[in-house]
Formats: sequence, C-alpha cells, structure tokens
Amino acid sequence: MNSASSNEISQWVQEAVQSTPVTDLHTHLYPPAFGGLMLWGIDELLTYHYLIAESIRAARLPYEQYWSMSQSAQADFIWRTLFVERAPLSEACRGVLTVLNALGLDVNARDLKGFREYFAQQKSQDYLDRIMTLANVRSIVMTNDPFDPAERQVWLKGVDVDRRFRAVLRIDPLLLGWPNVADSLSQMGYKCSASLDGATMAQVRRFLNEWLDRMKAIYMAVSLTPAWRYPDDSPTTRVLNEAILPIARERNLPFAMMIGVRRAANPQLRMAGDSLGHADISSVERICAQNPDNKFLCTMLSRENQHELVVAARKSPNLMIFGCWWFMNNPSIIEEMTRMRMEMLGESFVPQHSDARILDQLLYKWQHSRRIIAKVMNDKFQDLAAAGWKVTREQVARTAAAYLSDNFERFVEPTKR
Ligand code: RAT
Ligand code: ZN
Repeated sequence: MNSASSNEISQWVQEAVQSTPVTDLHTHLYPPAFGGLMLWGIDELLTYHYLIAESIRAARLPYEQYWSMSQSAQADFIWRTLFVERAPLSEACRGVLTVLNALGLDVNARDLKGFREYFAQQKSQDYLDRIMTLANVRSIVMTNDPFDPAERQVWLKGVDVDRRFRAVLRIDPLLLGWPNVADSLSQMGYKCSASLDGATMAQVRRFLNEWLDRMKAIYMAVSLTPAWRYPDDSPTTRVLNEAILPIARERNLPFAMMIGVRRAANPQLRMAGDSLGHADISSVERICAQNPDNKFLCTMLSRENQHELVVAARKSPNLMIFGCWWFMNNPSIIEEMTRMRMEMLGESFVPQHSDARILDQLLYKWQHSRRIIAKVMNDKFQDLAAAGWKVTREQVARTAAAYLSDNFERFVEPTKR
C-alpha cells in the first residue's frame, strides 16, 4: 500500500467531516409537536440572546426600551444596529448570515421584509426536514425541563415525539433550588418538605423515575455555577448522592454537568444576562472517582477550565467531555480546544454540540464547527503521515464518525460504558 499524499489526506478529511451525519447532543430545539416551544425564522434568529446583549451594548439602548418593544420591533432594532449601522463581525452575527445564505437568500439585499416573507411561507414539518438535511444532522438531543409549566403540560398531555429527537431530563432546580423547590415539587404531586428528610428524598427519586420514563430521557443534565463543590454538606451533594447518581446507575444513564455559569450577572438583560467563572476541576475529578459506576458528560464554560478538563478526562474513564459551550463557541476558541483535546485524548471526546435554540441555527453552528474540526483533523493526520504512518480513507472516516456521532452514541448506549 502506497502512502497517501498530503492532498489525498486533506480531501478525505473534508469529505468525511462534511458527509458524516451529526448527533447533536445538547440543543434547546423541539419538534413541531411541541407547538410554540419550537422556534425558527428570522425574528427568532435576530432576537437570539447572544445578539440581544451585543445590540443593547452597541447602541447603548436603555434596557426598558428594548423589553417594551414587540419581538419584530426588537428584531428590526438588532438588524439595524448590528447589520446595517455596523459590520456584523461577531460569530453570532455571522451565524445569521450563514443561515440566510445556506437557505439561498440574498444577504446583500439586506431586506428584512423579504426575509420575513420567505419564512412566513414555510411549513414547520417540511422546514424541519429541510434544515436537518441541509445541516446534515441526523439526531437532535433536546433539553427538557419538567419545571417549565408550558413544557410540562405538553408531556403530561402526551406527545408523539419525532424519532429524530431524543429527550434529556434537565433538573437544575432539583439540585440548586432548595429549600424553595420543595413547594414546586409538592404542587406537582410529590409531597416534599424543605428539610430534605428521608421521605422527601424518596419523593425526589419518584419524581426522577417518573419523568425519565415519561420522557424516555437518554441522560439527566444540570448546569452548575463556578462555586459548585463535590462533595460538600449542601443539599446539592445530598440530592446527587441519594437520588440522581443511584438512579443514573440503575438505569445506566449518563449525568451531564455543564459547569461555570453565573446566572443573572446583569439581570436587566434577562436571559442574555448570564456570565461565567472559573470552576473547580477537583470537584469534577472527585465526582468521577467516587462514583466509578456512573457515566458523566461534562462541558465547562470558562476558557481557563479547558486544559484542566482535558486532563481530568485522561484520569477518568467514566468522563466524556463534550462541546465548546456558549461563550466558548467561537472559532478561535473552538480551534484551540479541539486541538488540545485531540492532542491529549486522541479520538475519545465529543468535539461539539450546537446549543441551538432556533432550528435554523443548526445550519451555521454545524457549518462553522465542521470547518474547524476538519482543519484540526487534517493537521493531525498530516502529522501522522509525516511520522511514516500510512493514513487510510477508512481510518479518517471512522475518526470523523467517532467525533460527530459514535462517541456519544456509544456512551449513552444502555448496555456499555
Ligand atoms: O447556550 C445557551 O443558549 C445558554 O443560554 C444556556 O441555555 C446553556 O446552554 C444551558 O443549557 O444552560
Ligand atoms: Zn444549553
């Protein structure tokens, strides 16, 4: 067998990364059966919370003025501020242009009214099929919150979930909301006391088991602040040790920790007001080491945590690190993180998830990330060739599949760790 040329290798990498369908392991997307929870179209794209923060800052608009506008007036304001009066240089702005372009719309027409007419003609089911095909996304993993009244109603009524979508039980209040969450749980029929006594813990477990069954959830997830420590004497550690981790073990489900968010750093910005902080990696290492029969997914929000998270993964076979989350989801940082992860973990990590909230965003999040993943993969395979290793097309395809889908699918698979 002859060694592949450098051109062949880069062609194989491009082809493999572009043609491999993605399993998107963390999104905020819903299928049409969830009604108003499914978001798509130009006004949603423009009022994405990343762009709310950018535009209010750029225009120095008083917060109340922004929040008093209708959604289409907000979208007009963001379009004018970030796309007309300034160059749309940020990653979130570029994303809107990539979406419009991928749909075949003329971004240079700068015609918001025309874009609105285009989206108004789409039907949600056909549009979903089209976006998933164009983005080459095979499977979408949702974020499902039983504490959200609108979402809870959908599940309680019974919903036929599109098979391409899978559910995740998201339980932030259950871990972080004590003592107040006792009231919410009681109202939902799980009689809990604020003191987290034995009977309450049994109700918490019943809540988890019933909602996991109802949703057919493939993992449980939480987002944690930089101040999270494990173990400690907080209710968070107790609920983890006495409810979440034992149930995850029994059902062989991963528990996903998204660590580093400081909610409402600027409350005036509402959902655009969250910030971040450097979190404690030794807590991640301890939860993995002390619970070796649990599977953990983890992503962290601050750039300063990324190197130590890769090291933690090397020490913890039951830890799968994933994605370049939120403030990390920018090309320069995605490239740095992907390189670092490949250099220390080889094939055993999940490079990206979209975190899309608006269906159309799949088009840009995956187009932009695929390009970087391919770039880094190509460099690494070229380095192997330079070391005398015979790189093959099959090997390249297998690596792309591992990164874009198989590593996650194997990790959530019920029978294997
Ligand atoms: O990335 C985001 O859109 C954030 O608003 C959060 O939803 C975050 O991803 C989370 O899941 O908490
Ligand atoms: Zn998210």
